[in-house]
Amino acid sequence: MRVRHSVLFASLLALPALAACGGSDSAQSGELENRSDAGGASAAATVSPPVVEVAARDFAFDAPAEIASGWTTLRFRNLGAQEHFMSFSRLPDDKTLDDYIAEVAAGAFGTAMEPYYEGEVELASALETLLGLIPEWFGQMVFSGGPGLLAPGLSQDVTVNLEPGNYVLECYVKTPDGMFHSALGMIAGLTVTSAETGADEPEADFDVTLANYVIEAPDQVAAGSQTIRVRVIQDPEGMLKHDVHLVRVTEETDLGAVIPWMSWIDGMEAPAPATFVGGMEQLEAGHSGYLSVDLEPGSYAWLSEAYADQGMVKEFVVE
Ligand SMILES: [Cu+2]
Repeated sequence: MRVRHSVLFASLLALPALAACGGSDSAQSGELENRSDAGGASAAATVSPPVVEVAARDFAFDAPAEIASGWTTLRFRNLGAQEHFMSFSRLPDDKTLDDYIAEVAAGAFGTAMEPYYEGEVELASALETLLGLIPEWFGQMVFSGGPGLLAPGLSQDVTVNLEPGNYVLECYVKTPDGMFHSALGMIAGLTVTSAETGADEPEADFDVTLANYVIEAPDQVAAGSQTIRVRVIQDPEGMLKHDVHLVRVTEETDLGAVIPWMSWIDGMEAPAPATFVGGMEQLEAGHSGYLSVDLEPGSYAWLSEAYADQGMVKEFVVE
């Protein structure tokens, strides 16, 4: 009765066929919505987003059942011994967490990928099966950000603008023996109500901009507390949207080993080959989220989960 490997959604960049169903002209939309922040400093006092405490353990989330809509700061702590993240994706109005598990996670991904992990089929065959099983409504899910990859014992603040609806929270890092965290309990529902936080969009110290397929970000950043706007200006050609994760680069860090680790298919087994200090989960083009972290001097790198191997890696120095 194992549910091993059965629950996830992830970077289908390995599926060239998916590019076809994404529509060819998704490249543009983002710049149009580079919105009001330039001229938005009105005389009114700004309202800070409320802080919602959330946490990850091995292997469950601590999170409220419902929160208000609008700008909200998710204070995410990793209380476990393995890396975790907490993606927020909004379900279509007529779908539930149970539908997601039955049709997407266990249904499509579990059914398609289990034979691959058991060594019974080739990857290409498993991915073709997966494509055929993913329900059409998966394409209507709205990827809404959330706390990215984080090492054990650390915390990060991620501020996102959530619309009302029913959300799936998920982490699909794997245990050292290849079990998806989501299959072990790290999948949960959360309702965002129509009550509004009334908070203003935060102000950032600098931007990290995600496009196809490049991360634009400063080469040098001042040490200390930084609020970073993660801004997505294009949707990629694959099914997975853009996200970004921050690693500390030390003498022991081999980015050449971190990049393949980012793949949900054959990588992502804890422990990671680098220290992840935060990140922003997948966001749709035209949207932004904010990451607040305290940066010690040293070398760092931003990495995309799905597209790091297509060049979405950006190294920088904190001084
Ligand atoms: Cu996890």
